[in-house]
Amino acid sequence: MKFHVLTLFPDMIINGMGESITGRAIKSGAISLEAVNIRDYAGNKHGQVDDYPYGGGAGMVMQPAPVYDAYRAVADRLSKPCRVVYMTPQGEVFCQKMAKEFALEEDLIILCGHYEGVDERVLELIVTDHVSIGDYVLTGGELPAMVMMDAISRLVPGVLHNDESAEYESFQNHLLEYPQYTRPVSFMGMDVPEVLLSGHHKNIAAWRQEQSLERTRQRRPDLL
Ligand code: 6GU
Repeated sequence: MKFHVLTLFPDMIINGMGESITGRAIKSGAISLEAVNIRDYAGNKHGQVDDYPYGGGAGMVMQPAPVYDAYRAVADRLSKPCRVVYMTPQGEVFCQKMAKEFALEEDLIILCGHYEGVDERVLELIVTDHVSIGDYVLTGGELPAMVMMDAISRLVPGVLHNDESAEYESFQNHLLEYPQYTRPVSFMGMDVPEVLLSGHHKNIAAWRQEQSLERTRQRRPDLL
């Protein structure tokens, strides 16, 4: 999986993804990441890439030409057309099913908007998918892009190690995960549930299933 992020804040993408499991996956080559600075395609020496909205209103709009040229610089290097995801609160809400679908792609171009948005004409021209990460407003598409790339990356073969398996987790079976415990057995007067110390694997599996169900009923009944 190769991620190509078009952004005004490339350091945010590189630094954010460079840590933890995604950082390890980049170093090992299981995924690759490039952040293309849209400002490098400004076409003027001031590096200006935004302008006032036609029709008036608050804020600035990203101009179409720098976005298009940044896109072309990436797309022209690829051997076949690829999906172009625009991160926007006006998109389809991201979910595990979408992560699985995107994880099958070889390349993904991700466009991060800023200011009040991006000129609609370049979006019409290049975008294949409009994606939001939830019903709240953020200042830009960089954090959403990283959220999406993180969720996709952990589904790419070789990214997770054996002990980090993606199999038995939240949303996989439409239930939340059961509670986890580690040493010590007693913490601030609270003990690890007896069954987990029993070594009885069938009882442990049954207890975990029941905890998953109860937790889902309490916190996310919409999943049932
Ligand atoms: Cl993808 N972008 C922005 N700016 N805000 C958001 C979002 C995306 N998803 C939820 N809020």
